[in-house]
Amino acid sequence: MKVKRSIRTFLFVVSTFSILVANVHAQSNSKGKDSRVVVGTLTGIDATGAKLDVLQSGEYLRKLQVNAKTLVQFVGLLSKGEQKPEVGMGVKATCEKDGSVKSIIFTPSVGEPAILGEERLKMTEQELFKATDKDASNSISYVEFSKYIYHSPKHFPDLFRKLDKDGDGVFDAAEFAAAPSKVSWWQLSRRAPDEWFIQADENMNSMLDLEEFSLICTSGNHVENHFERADRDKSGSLTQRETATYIRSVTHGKAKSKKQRKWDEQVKTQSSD
Ligand SMILES: [Ca+2]
Ligand SMILES: [Ca+2]
Ligand SMILES: [Ca+2]
Repeated sequence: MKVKRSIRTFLFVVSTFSILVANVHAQSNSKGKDSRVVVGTLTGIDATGAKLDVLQSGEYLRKLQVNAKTLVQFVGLLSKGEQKPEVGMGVKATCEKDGSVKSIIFTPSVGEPAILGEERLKMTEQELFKATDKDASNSISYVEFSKYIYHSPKHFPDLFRKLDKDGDGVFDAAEFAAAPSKVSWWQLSRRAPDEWFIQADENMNSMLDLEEFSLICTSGNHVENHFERADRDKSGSLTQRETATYIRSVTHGKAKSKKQRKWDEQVKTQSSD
């Protein structure tokens, strides 16, 4: 008994430690006033176009310098000829400690996210395309996709760049077809939570371990974090119920951080017309 308990304590310590490591890692990447990845909004640009002020996650004002070696890309912007940085644009940059920029992506100003109603979970891909194409242009712009399907100033610039094969700044129907499957709420809404559970439970012991869970949770190096969060009773495995609660939190956007909830509330009040 004693041995068992100490093993359990050891496992607990190890898993607590790995959560901490994961958090520290996430922090240093794009959060904090000294992070090397800067995600935010362009709030100022000098006459030479080399000095940029970027408001990072609405919190820190970052002073960045672009130089001749900087890789500059414009993603999701229409007019190919005269692309230039403008105040209000989204920015994702990787920079050195001194603020000199290695690479930077400028994206259109998205504004507040305004996720489609719960009916989005039952839509076909074609219906989602139609519901998102608010200006009926028969294409999905960067702004339309970010606003209604996937709001991620950090991850979406790279995803959009990859999926916009012809680089014209919008998704046509064929390009769009590959996009929803990259979005976790969409992917998980394609099946009932219990079906997901049964499919993932490979050894059929009515529990999901971390490896089995990774079939459901595809967020790369964050899988462990998600697993820990989903494992409400901290038993080290997920019951069918815990799994269903987790899936619902992704598809319905529940169980968010305080900050995210506050944000959602603001969005709701602003778009209640
Ligand atoms: Ca459109
Ligand atoms: Ca395109
Ligand atoms: Ca299992």
